[in-house]
Amino acid sequence: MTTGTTLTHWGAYEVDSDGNSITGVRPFAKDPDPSPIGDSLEAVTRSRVLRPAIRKSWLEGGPGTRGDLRGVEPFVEVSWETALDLAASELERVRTTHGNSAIFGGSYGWSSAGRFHHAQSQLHRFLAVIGGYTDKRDTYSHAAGEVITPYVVGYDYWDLQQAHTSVSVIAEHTDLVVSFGGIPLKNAQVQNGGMGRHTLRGRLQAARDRGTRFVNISPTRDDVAPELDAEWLAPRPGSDVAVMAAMIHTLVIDALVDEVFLETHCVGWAELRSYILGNADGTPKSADWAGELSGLDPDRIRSLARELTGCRSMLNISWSLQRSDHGEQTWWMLIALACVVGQIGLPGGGFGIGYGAVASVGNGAPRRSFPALGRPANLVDDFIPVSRIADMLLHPGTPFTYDGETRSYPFIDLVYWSGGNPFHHHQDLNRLATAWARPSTIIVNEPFWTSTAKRADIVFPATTPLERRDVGGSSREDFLFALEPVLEPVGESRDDYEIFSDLAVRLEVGGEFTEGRTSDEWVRHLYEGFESRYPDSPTYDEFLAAGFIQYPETPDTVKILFDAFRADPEVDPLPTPSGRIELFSDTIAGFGYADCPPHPTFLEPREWLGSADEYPLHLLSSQPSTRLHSQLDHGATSAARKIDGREVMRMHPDDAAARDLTDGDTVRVFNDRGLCFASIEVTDGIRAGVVDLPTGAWYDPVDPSAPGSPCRHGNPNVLTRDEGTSSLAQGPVAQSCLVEVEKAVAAPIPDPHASPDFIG
Ligand SMILES: Nc1nc2c(c(=O)[nH]1)N[C@H]1C(S)=C(S)[C@@H](COP(=O)(O)OP(=O)(O)OC[C@H]3O[C@@H](n4cnc5c(=O)[nH]c(N)nc54)[C@H](O)[C@@H]3O)O[C@H]1N2
Ligand SMILES: Nc1nc2c(c(=O)[nH]1)N[C@H]1C(S)=C(S)[C@@H](COP(=O)(O)OP(=O)(O)OC[C@H]3O[C@@H](n4cnc5c(=O)[nH]c(N)nc54)[C@H](O)[C@@H]3O)O[C@H]1N2
Ligand SMILES: [Mo]
Repeated sequence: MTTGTTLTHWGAYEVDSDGNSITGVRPFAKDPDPSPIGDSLEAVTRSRVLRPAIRKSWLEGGPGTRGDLRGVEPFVEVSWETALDLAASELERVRTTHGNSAIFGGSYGWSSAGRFHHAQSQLHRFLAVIGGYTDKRDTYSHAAGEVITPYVVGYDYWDLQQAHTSVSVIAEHTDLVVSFGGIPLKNAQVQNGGMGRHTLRGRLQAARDRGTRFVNISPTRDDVAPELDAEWLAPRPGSDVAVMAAMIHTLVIDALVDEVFLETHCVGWAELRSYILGNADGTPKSADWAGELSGLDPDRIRSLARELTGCRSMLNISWSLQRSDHGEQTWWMLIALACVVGQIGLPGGGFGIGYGAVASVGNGAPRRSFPALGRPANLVDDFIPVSRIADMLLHPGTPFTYDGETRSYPFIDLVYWSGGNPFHHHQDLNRLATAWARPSTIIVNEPFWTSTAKRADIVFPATTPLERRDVGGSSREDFLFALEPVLEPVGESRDDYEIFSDLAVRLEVGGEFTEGRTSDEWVRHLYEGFESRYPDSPTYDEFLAAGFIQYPETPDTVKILFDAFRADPEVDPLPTPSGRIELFSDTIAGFGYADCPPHPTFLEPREWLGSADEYPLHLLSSQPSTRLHSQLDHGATSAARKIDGREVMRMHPDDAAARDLTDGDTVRVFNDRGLCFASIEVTDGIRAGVVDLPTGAWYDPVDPSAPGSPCRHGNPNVLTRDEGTSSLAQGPVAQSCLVEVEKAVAAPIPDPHASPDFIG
């Protein structure tokens, strides 16, 4: 038996193994609040891709043969030599025939924790070495927020997040936390890159114990933990910007606006104020107006606005709110409201974006940056906003707007994915399936037979972190871990690094890709780069022996967002054109986008309860509490939450009664775009008219050969809409989605995690 440490995006664990399977898992001893998702690690050896596999028609007929049969046809297992030769010669054909821009290597996805073996970084390095690739910009997490944030505060969101007021400061100073979308502990289980300790629950409890009041403005009650005794206000999804605008309106009418802060630290208040008062459109953005749009009590909107100015208050907003039509406006209006309240830069006052979205926001941890793998410059300058992939594949040459530019979609002949799962993460999967049939070749590196692997032409079996040595940790957290191999590579799987090294040799750039290092030598090399940045670090061998490093506390780890800017905006201006927070942006005005005006504005979502008729329920597809996205959906933690093997959708008792449904029933969830089956939980913890089906149940169509065939397992992305947030960011709009629900027969479903068929 072997025991070793591993790191996941949801924490560190001690793992026991007999070499071929996991026999025990214990959370890292220093973690006060470990995630139960660790119990799913036992599944890491199941549903695996065991050998390289090629789709039948592609193998027989060559690239471009029957792309429509992806996900339908069986695979043929082949030797590594054969698969690598075929992939290398196809990469060579595409780059010489069409140029490197015809290779889409965006490969969005979280892959695994572990810095060297990070699958997407390995792919990007490989594709850069062979001459470049079409890339993607921004994230599914917060594309709209990422693009708007620099126009408002000058910093990009990543830097802004680093500077967030520490939760320990909130615990000490804040009287009132008002959060749009809550502070969901289910999401704070996770941090991209991993963490040593989950600290948020304890710090929020400390705030509550000292007397902090919480208001949860969200369609779901448990977005704030029950022990925090939050007041719950449940608006219609997509109406939050109206509620924020109405709070500003109340403060204007009651003369509670912080005119000094607006004068000294902001630009554009005159324009925003005029909009709020309805000077141009004749509609004052009053609490009565917002009450109609949101379903909230206008008196409570007014009184809550006044409370914000009467005590030390912190406003927070979830990332989810901007994953919707005109999502850019949500973060911008929240910042505007905080400016009007005037507490930005004071201890425990102002605003935050994404407390609870991931573990690191406001964690006040000492931070160190670990060297990146690095790669040569990408010689292709084509890119897409991350979630425009189906548009790109369907409409090459068509123009699109993005962040003030007009570009056009490149022609793509080869897609290479490593470390992501588009047939989990993309909206409108039936549309993606049509687009996915277009390229001549799709190559996927995957440990598991995911819905994306099943839709590839060439599948390379990849190892997981449990099968390799690595170093891991997030640059936003205070631990670095040595990941130890505890399992033999499952089947014939190889590390992504080996796969790309072998392809690079075939393309005659082996030396450029590997720089002559084995993977263990690379891990040591990267660690030594870290050690030279931080000379108090242990040597590599000492680090391996200890298993982890915890970074020492420094005086500046506890933070107050924009305290220096507040103290003197002349000495510490923001990096915006004006040096101030921009409530009106001349730059955005210059773009002239009707769907992204130059000041924060409530724009009616294209799909929401305010205009529902045929499909009367608003579908939220939030992050799953029981897994990370689609990862280890076949593990124990995820399986335990399902009913009859299907993902569980929450529904209000009134909506259930109207459809003659009871707890545990199987339902059909549908709209014009698609249909999935799900099981329901009937609960008064969700707003009437709203249902919530978490993401990540593996997409599993009843009949993959029939376009639009229902997903029997409960993947919400057969229902969501594939459109950009606005002309500015073109971010995903998963949360703007209407559906209808009806009772279905609870027939047993086949294993959604089964391998595909093989022949030969
Ligand atoms: N409807 C709806 N859809 C959404 C969202 C939503 O709110 N609603 N949220 C969106 C968001 S915010 C995100 S971030 C995305 C997440 O989407 P993804 O990041 O694509 O989801 P994951 O399931 O984490 O996919 C990672 C894949 O990498 C594979 N992998 C793990 N380790 C390795 C490795 O070492 N090598 C290789 N080659 N592969 C590996 C895993 O098996 C898995 O298939 O989903 C988005 N989709
Ligand atoms: N356990 C777990 N944690 C995760 C992840 C995971 O897969 N599993 N994924 C991680 C990733 S990649 C990301 S990007 C973050 C995402 O973090 P978020 O974007 O914050 O996550 P969500 O769960 O989509 O949304 C949080 C809550 O917002 C509420 N909400 C949705 N729409 C609206 C609205 O219109 N108005 C209001 N007021 N509230 C609304 C929902 O009730 C939902 O529970 O989570 C991370 N954390
Ligand atoms: Mo995300």
